[in-house]
Amino acid sequence: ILCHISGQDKDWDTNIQFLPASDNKKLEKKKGPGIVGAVIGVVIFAAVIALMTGLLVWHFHFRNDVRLKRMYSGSMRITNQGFIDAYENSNSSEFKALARQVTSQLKSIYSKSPQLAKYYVGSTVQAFSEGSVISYYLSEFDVPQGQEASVDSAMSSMDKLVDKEQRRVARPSNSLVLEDVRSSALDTRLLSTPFSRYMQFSMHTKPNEIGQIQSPGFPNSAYPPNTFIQWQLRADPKHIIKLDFDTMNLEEDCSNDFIKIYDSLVAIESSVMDEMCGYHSPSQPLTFLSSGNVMLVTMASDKENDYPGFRAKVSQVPPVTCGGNLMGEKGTFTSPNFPSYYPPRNLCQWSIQVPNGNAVKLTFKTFLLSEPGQKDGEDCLKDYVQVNGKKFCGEKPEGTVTETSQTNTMEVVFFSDASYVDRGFNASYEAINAKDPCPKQFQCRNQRCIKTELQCDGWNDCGDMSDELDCKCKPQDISCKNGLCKPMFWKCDGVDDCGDQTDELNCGCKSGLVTCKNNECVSEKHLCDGIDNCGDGSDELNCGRSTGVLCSDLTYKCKNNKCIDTVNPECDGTPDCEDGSDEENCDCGRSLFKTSRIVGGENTQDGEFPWQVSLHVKGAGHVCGASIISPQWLVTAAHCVQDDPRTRYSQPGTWEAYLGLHIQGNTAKNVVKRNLKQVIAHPNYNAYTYDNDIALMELDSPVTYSDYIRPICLPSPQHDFPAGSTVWITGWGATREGGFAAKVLQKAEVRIINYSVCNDLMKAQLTSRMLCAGVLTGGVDACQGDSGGPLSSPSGSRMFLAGVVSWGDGCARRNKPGIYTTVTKFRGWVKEKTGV
Ligand SMILES: *[C@@H]1O[C@H](CO)[C@@H](O)[C@H](O)[C@H]1NC(C)=O
Ligand SMILES: *[C@@H]1O[C@H](CO)[C@@H](O)[C@H](O)[C@H]1NC(C)=O
Ligand SMILES: *[C@@H]1O[C@H](CO)[C@@H](O)[C@H](O)[C@H]1NC(C)=O
Ligand SMILES: [Ca+2]
Repeated sequence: ILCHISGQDKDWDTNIQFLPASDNKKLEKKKGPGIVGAVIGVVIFAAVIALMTGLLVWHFHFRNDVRLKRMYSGSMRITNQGFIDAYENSNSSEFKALARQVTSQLKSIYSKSPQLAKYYVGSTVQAFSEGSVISYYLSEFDVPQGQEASVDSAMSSMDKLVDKEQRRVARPSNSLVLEDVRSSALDTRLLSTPFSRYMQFSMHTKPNEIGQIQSPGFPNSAYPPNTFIQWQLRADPKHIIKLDFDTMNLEEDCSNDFIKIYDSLVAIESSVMDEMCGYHSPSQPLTFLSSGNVMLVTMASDKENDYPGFRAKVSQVPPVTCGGNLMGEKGTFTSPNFPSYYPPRNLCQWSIQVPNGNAVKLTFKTFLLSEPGQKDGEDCLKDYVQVNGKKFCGEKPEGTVTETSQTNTMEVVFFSDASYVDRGFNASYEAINAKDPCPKQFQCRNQRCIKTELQCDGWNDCGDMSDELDCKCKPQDISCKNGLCKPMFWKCDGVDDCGDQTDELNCGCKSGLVTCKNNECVSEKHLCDGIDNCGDGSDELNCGRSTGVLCSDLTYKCKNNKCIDTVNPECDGTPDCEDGSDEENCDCGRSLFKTSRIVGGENTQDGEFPWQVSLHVKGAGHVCGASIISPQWLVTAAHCVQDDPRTRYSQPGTWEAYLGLHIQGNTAKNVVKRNLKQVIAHPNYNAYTYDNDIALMELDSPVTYSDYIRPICLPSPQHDFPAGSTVWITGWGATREGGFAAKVLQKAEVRIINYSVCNDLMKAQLTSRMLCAGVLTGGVDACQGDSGGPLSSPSGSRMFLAGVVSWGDGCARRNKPGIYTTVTKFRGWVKEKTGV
């Protein structure tokens, strides 16, 4: 353990002092990340290995009394000093001399505050940068339990303390003139995690050269556990840093492993630009810009995990320019760096002018300005866009922020504050006739124009609901008491769609009674009383009994043939069966992808649905979808493999399967093409009723799973997919007749519809082997599903194959339910034919 101090109040001049020379072995030197070969251009890459900063060692400093260590990071501007190159090197005597001055002045500042003086331990200067000189430091306090809040609040008003100090008349003439003081408590995760390794790197980029940083071991091995790393990045004065991630693949849980990017050279929380973890698809740009010529990237990991890490290019670019005069009938403009992240501390101003006699209509296509600390619906206190004197912030659905001017000019302001950045906006303006702003269309209250037929159809097309107010509902709709109309298929699904429960009235049983799976009503008192009151055993489920449960159609059967009453116990991470068999064969249903927001459209990210397969008829292209259930087996729809006079769809030789495909026609390196060995349509498939619409396909050879090719979990026969739950359909939009509408794999969120409600809507054409789902979001008449493709149902961190796209409108058009083959009904058949 490194003990750097022994309680006396002492000023340290540089961070070096935190490292007793005798203890070097403890933190053995680690080779830096393999920058070998991969560096593009020549970079000045000073790899200052390990254990440099005080931050690293703070952690090892502990005491046995009840005082708690509190760490603050801060920066301040020194205006009466000029920056010299030697300040970049913390070993230089110039650095040490100025650092000594800074720490002694910090001590003097803290000594003026009664809350701080008592508990102050010491400070270290971490770095300097230009402007005139900005100093970055860490300060440590030993705070008795219960006093943390008072120290935090004293620290947060440190700028005032400094101002007061600066105004003193009898100030020593050689003292530093300070301004722009920021400080905040260090991210507590850094102090609560027992890191066993610390590394620090610094890089000063050169003009026209691209450097690279990456996690240790990338791309050949996983990043190391229990490690804290920071990269201090610098650019020349009057330049900013551009950090461009090409890979970002960490553990999903940010409380364990994370990357944080700061607009600073120390980890000041008030300058944090973003925190990231999980997987970010390379198909979406991930670029950050600093406001000045410095940036800090930190990465922390906890216990051993097997994730590749990250790699990013670093370069210097001229400061962002934005705003200006926009003329003409129409045009578009975006926030800086769109569709990637805008820089912090940015202000842009646009003046739009359209021809005389018109008004300006401005529509935001993408609008992503959300950040922690900014609540929805409150005044925009952080980043915002201002139009017509109104401020907008947060995340808004596509096209729902629209403003119209009174005259032929409009001013638009974009502001980003010091912390947290987002992807920003893409806006378009056009000249409109002020008297008729929505020719032949309906004008929403938010001034958006929508097709007239979208008025009163139960869908919020305006974004502010104004198209769904004061409606007279059509007979096929639910008339909510509050005046809204909703599609009938949302009736009795347990979700309050009206907002006033109208759609959930007269469903199931009266209050005090519970609804059984077979729709019988029994008293609540009969739940879990050991007696089957429902008649199907559904009142005796999920009662926490793991043994001695009578087997029924609704109970899960373990491998040892004993039944348990837990609903959906498979692969939920908890062994429910005595023999643990409910957690066997669980390498399924997971994608590396951490669902991130979609910038425009309903495209999936590459690898988001790795079980999705594209079935091509040789020479004719994509025809149907399918799902991977094992290295050699796919599930699809039986109607995809029925012969017609022209094509022998039932023959394996007709088909080729594309696995890991994201974009049709783009057979990237992740894509695997396979021929088929066998096609097995369900023997009871009925081409008139679409009953038993399921088929299996065997690949000619097994595939190796990858980030882009993985199986989906097959549900047990008892798996419950209740009405009202949200599931996903995916596909390239192929209709039964073939051909595809989209190049990029599409996704749509759908909701499972109450079976009896759907059967009524579909004029009693459903069999018990079908289930219904309706589209929840997405555009009008979007066709996202493919025949044969998966209906993926999230459960915990996995997806289960709830259904196979069958008929009705597999395309999931709004106001038309899609019909899916219920996979649970075929679990035994799948097992019999494939062994899976
Ligand atoms: C600072 O000095 C130490 C010991 O003399 C050396 O190991 C280290 O590489 C130096 N760092 C820099 C940035 O020059
Ligand atoms: C912004 O949206 C317009 C269409 O509204 C599109 O043409 C343009 O390419 C988009 N700009 C960016 C940078 O994505
Ligand atoms: C489905 O709707 C019917 C009424 O149409 C209702 O009786 C039944 O309880 C609903 N089922 C579920 C699971 O909510
Ligand atoms: Ca911000």
